[in-house]
Amino acid sequence: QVEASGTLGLQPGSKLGALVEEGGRGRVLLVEDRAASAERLVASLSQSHTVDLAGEPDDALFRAATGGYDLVVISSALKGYDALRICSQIRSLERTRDLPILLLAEPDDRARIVRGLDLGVNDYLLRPVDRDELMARVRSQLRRKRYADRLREIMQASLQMAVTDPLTGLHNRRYLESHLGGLIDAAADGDKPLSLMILDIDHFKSVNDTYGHDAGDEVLKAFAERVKTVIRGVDVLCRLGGEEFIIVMPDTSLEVAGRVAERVRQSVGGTAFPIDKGGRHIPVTVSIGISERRNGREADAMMKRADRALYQSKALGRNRVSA
Ligand code: GH3
Ligand code: MG
Ligand code: MG
Ligand code: MG
Repeated sequence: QVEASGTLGLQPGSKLGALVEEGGRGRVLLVEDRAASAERLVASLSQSHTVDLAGEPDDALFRAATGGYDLVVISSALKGYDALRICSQIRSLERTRDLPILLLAEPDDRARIVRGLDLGVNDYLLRPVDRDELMARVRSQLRRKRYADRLREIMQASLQMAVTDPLTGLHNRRYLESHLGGLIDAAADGDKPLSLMILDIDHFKSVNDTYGHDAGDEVLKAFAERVKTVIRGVDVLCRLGGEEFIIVMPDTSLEVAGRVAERVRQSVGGTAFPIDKGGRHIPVTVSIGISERRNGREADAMMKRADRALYQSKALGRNRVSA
């Protein structure tokens, strides 16, 4: 097992290395319709793993897709079924694309082994099955899968981090930039309205100047939570940076957006925001600019119009909504 982690180029003792070296029971789906062989295989595999037997190959694909397995072990010589077809179906289904497959092959059927490997079978084993070899090949596939799963998790977590604002936990500007175009396109395709609002906390600099930057941070966090309670689940709330936020509202006309913005403004204005652990609270107001989708793909233009409207709200004395 040390050898295996060496192959993957992992530092000994690293988190990934430890994961790869760890043994652990796997969930194995065995596809074998010959009862005597199935019984022997289940007896061996179940010593170290949890095994389900698909003795009727009809539902092997369905079970592979829904059973949460780590590995499929499949006989190449199923009666009346093309095992390789099942393998290629497993490979082509989204849910099972990365599910490892170990083929139990007949020694005189090299052509099928080659075709299986080309179809995406991960490894094979010649009959008669040697128990130690079976267990070693299963372990090797399970290690590979754990490693791949872990890598995928790490990748997803860093992608998530790249589009998340660490202070508030909201989406950040990068998220908005990669999603606004798509939301506008979807609205245009469905001939639906879409509106957005840009929010900017009033005189926020004086919050920092008066109470300190940490207090300012507390206000930003509580502000984000407050705004969340006023909008719908489909609305996309992002922190653009500083004390500026944006809400993209699918299926929302300018008129409705104006009412939502007014609700947000009043909710913020009516809230006392905590600034420290001592229980001190301060009032805050917010200025808002709204805009609605017009024609085609115009993310930048919509942002500009909302920005201009926000500027107007500021110029007119703050704590108000403009379109
Ligand atoms: P206005 O009503 O015109 O919007 O006035 P303002 O003071 O809110 O606007 P200005 O743009 O002059 O100041 C924004 C302030 O927000 C300045 C900056 O120190 C503060 N700020 C930006 N990001 C953060 C942050 O992450 N935490 C804290 N505490 N303050 C921040
Ligand atoms: Mg600002
Ligand atoms: Mg400003
Ligand atoms: Mg401000």
